[in-house]
Amino acid sequence: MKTKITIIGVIAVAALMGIAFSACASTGANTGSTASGRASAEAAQNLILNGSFEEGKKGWTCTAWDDIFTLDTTTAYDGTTSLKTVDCFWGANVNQYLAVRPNTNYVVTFYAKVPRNTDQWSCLVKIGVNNISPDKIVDVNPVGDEWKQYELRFNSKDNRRVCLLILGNESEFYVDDFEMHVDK
Ligand SMILES: [Ca+2]
Repeated sequence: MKTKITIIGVIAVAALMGIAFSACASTGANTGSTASGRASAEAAQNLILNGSFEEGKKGWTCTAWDDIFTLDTTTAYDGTTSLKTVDCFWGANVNQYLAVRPNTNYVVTFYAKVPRNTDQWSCLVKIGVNNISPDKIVDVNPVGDEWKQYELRFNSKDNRRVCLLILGNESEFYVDDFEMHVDK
């Protein structure tokens, strides 16, 4: 029985990835910041627009604002606002397109807090490019009241644009302070 549940879980996650990426691919014309400029300036610049949600929804596209995803001011790692997600369904996500230079290493960092988790995963943050790549996914699950930092590294390969996605499960979590930099 446990094996069956695990297999179903894997299928569910795989299905979610596909749906979520499709949603991301079909949305937004946000081309993000320019990928040109000196490497040192690039490394210092946070390539994610409004990564701390202090400017509300600016820069972010969402499939279910005010239903599943809300801006929350009761808790935040940085500033006064974070993104709260409650009982996300398949395909729902918050995303942002980001301009990148091809064949460049990037690092994404963010903070998350999970008051209510699931047996498997509660929050996923991933980079969508052309394929679903498990090594570009951060699985956030430990339940607790503390904000914890997570990190995701990827190479842009031949892409000039990638999509950062925030996905949830039947859980409750907060995320805040997203940053993306060229990875030295
Ligand atoms: Ca914030």
